[in-house]
Amino acid sequence: MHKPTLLISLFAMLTSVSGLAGCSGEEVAPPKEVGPTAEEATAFVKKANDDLKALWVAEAQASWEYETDITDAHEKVSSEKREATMAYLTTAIPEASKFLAVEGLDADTKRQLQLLRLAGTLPSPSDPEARKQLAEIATRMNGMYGKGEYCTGEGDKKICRDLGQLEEVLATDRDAAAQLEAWNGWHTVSPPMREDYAKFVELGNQGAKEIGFADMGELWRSGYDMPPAEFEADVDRLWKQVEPLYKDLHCYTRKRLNEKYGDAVVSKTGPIPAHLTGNMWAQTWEPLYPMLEPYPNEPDLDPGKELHEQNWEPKKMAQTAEGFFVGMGLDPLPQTFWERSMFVQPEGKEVVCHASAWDVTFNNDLRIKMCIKPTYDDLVTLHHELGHNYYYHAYYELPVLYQNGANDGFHEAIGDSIALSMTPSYLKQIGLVDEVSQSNESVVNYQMQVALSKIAFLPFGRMIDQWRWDVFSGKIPPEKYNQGWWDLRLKFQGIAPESPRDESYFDPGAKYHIPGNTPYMRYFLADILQFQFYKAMCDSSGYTGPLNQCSFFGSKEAGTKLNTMLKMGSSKPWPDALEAISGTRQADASAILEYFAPLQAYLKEQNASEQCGW
Ligand code: X8Z
Ligand code: ZN
Repeated sequence: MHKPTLLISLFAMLTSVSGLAGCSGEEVAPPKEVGPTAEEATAFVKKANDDLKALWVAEAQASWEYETDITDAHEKVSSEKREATMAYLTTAIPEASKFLAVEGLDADTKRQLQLLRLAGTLPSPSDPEARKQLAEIATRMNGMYGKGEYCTGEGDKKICRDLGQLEEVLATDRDAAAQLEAWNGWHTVSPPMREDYAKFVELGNQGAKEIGFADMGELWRSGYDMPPAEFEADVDRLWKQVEPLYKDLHCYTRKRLNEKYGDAVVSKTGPIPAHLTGNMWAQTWEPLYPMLEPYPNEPDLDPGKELHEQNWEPKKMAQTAEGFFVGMGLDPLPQTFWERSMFVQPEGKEVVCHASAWDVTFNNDLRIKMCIKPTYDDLVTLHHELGHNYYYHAYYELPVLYQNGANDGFHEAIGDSIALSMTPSYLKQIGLVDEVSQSNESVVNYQMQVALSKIAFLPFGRMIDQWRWDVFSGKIPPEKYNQGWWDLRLKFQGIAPESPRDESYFDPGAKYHIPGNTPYMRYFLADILQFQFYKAMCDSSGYTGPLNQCSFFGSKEAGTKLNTMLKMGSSKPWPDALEAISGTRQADASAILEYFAPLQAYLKEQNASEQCGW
């Protein structure tokens, strides 16, 4: 097992150098405190970068092994590597905090010390037993999710379905009973995580307190170059900007669902049932498109059908996504990407299928791990994942403490901002739609498709970490985990379960990022930021038409703009990075609202006689 190099405390050596004692009875000046110097701080940062690189590489290698082959042996190694990083940070973070008090630090040293304080999303207690337990729980929950399946029947008739198969039912079968069964089935996977999760929160909070944060939520909210309270206010500001558009879409969707399923299944005025949106978490609603299509007589816009019929191979899908980046003048992916990635669900192994992008050695060892199917959704996800890879590629020569997005929302937004350029005209170019019309009706149809992904997602992206922040702060105690979850689902999404879900369930655990401990507000931010990036790249490509029809495919100017920002990594506060690409310093929803203006007008017209809201 990799052993972390322990930091030798410079403070132990440097504190209190006493003055020479006089011998003639005269007053002796009290010993003068001599703290560490700015040079020592810089040396500390350099060493921390080296140490962390070794630890993170070992951790990433072990978790790659584990997530692509879930076995007890891999779980053990993965957990040990995680623990080693935790142990290191337990000592390094307090040291970083002390160095931050030194006067005369240069800007880079100061920023890296600040970033070190925030490194990692799971702070651990310094007690070795507690730390080991926390690492084990974290690793185990990830595996429980990855291995999750729902079985029915007995003996020879036993059939088990994994998440991918259950998702397929929701996406393709519009029969309400079949959808409910798939939804209920997947939600049997998470109750066994409940106890682990409560312990995980307790130990993680203990770790957060030890490094000077009120709880884990405060640590997470501190990663945005502003005080945590200001970040909360900013999130609220953004949510208020987009909430009316979400409500318009909710209202329209509910009406159509009510027409299809009747009052007994979908009320005309209440929340939308959680199992009917075509997605396990009701986070995006694309499968409802045929039911919601505004103008059915316009040319068919279904790239998924073509992908399926032309039987696109996973590699071809990945190459197509790469082609977009290369067309903008960015580098091709390294050969090792094609050799080391996991593109399909392997036979005879359990894996974590949830898509992810990696730089295993923090040195351009780019990979993705995904169970690719020939669907449009997966083609978009491939752009998303490659967005991460291109970020990694742009900054891999920076110190590891800077090998990050300007903030985590930036990282999530890159690939999506590229995928927004997959307009009907672009899809025609790559052979995924036959015929393109520029009519207003067609534009609204296309907007509806995009909205079912981007607008439907907003309240979901907003609520997940509201739940976790409240759990971490104790506002939602363990005995109210499920109630707290559904209260927020109702408040933000206007979604409710088909029947009451008491505390024998643990529905948050049925969403990857909860057992995987991935902070989620990043996706909410990304949903908004990606339109800012997209607009900026459209502008640099010289495009002047309506925002929603812009594709900057092939624009080297847009590529250069993007890469300028990517190369900065997290070396500067995020407003600097935003300015580098867009000329503005504020996260703002006006680009997403501008983009969807035609659809919003259509929705308002359609909802005129409805009683919207829930
Ligand atoms: O988890 C992801 C990516 C990997 S970072 C596939 N996403 C969120 C989700 O699936 O819930 C992308 C959109 C939101
Ligand atoms: Zn992502």
